[in-house]
Amino acid sequence: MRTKVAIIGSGPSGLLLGQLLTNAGIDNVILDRVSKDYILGRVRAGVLEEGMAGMLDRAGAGARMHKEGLPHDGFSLAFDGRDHRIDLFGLTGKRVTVYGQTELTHDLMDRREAMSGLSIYEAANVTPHNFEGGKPYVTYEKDGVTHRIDCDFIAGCDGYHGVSRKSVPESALQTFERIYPFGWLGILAEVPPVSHELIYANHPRGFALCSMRSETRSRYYIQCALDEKTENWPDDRFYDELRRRLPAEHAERMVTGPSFEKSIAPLRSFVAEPMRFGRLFLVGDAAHIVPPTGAKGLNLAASDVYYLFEGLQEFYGEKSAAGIDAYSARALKRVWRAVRFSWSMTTMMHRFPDTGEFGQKIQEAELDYLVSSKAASTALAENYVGLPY
Ligand code: RFL
Ligand code: PHB
Repeated sequence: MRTKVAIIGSGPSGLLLGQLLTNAGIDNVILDRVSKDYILGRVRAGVLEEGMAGMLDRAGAGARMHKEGLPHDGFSLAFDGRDHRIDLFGLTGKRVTVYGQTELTHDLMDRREAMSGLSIYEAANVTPHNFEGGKPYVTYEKDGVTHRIDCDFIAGCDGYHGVSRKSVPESALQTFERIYPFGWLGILAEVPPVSHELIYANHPRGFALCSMRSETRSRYYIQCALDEKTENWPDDRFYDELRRRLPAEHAERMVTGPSFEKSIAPLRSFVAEPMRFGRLFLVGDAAHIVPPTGAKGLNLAASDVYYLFEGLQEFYGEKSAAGIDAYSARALKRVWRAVRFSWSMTTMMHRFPDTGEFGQKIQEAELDYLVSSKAASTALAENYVGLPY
């Protein structure tokens, strides 16, 4: 088989890139190691920047997001028993949309199917070859048979654990990493959210986040130790701990109910540079990971796709390689700003094992400054709604 762009990974990065290319008449094939249902069973991001929402529209897959997504004009920072609203819209003129990654992935998959785009799921041993030369190809196994796809370019959209980044010679790659000494224990439950806006809480017992997927479905997180097990956290214990970390007005109003998903995610910051090796591009989580505190992971995938798509379109339309040559530097500039923001939100909001009461006081002073200074609130809001592409 031959195609122009072989895309490894059918997560948001791969699906978004695939759709934009298909709409522009540029052939592509998506390969994923797992099944469609498995991908749709993963619960992940929930907050979309305007840039991401615009990309979904551009892909022709934004209709349901406009109908069912919840526009949010602000969020709360809770600390020292109080709640402070950050007026995103008032400070920046922009808002975010709460719409689950699962839904967005579903919409992109439906769109691809409607346009007869080729996706190969449950493809084993997907391997990129010869991307440093002029004739790259990808091999994979399906039902015991090895297949080969020749292509012009390979887009590595296969997440942090994927094969693309690992295929690049180690000497060609520089990596930067910070592993945080805690994780997030998250639940999904069919209960109305405690507040109609998100609450990020700093508390001496640890961070907590009240988010949602709809007006009837809540997504709640609490900071936990890295070696915690979900079995140790029956729902009652989870809600008790969450309530203790929230200002009383929210804790008293919280509606609880059985969770139908519960998982623990470790927190890390990671960047691999550069994001291009010959004819292989790294996109989204394959190149970088941020802790979820700033809600930036999925949104960064969208800006990477923006820069790469522009480059590929220029390559095929205008026969110019300028855009793809600039991809890595353009993407990394925005990536590092989001890495910095996510790190700073994480540092400000979580309990660190080694900083003690002094650390808690410093965080509260920082938060107090943040919510009482318009300049500081604006800087936070500007980063939260998303920096321009
Ligand atoms: P994905 O979604 O990981 O998709 C990669 C795909 O590649 C496939 N794959 C392979 N296919 C073939 N061969 C191989 N060898 C392969 N290895 C892997 C996988 O099966 C998969 O289908 O990466 P992508 O597309 O770059 O998307 C990135 C986002 O998923 C990620 O950044 C966000 O979910 C991060 N994130 C959040 N981002 C936000 O912008 N806002 C949020 O509110 C937010 N909250 C979160 C999050 C991530 C979380 N977790 C669990 C990591 C909350 C959580 C808890
Ligand atoms: C979520 O709803 O899953 C979510 C929201 C905001 C974050 C992280 C995760 O910062």
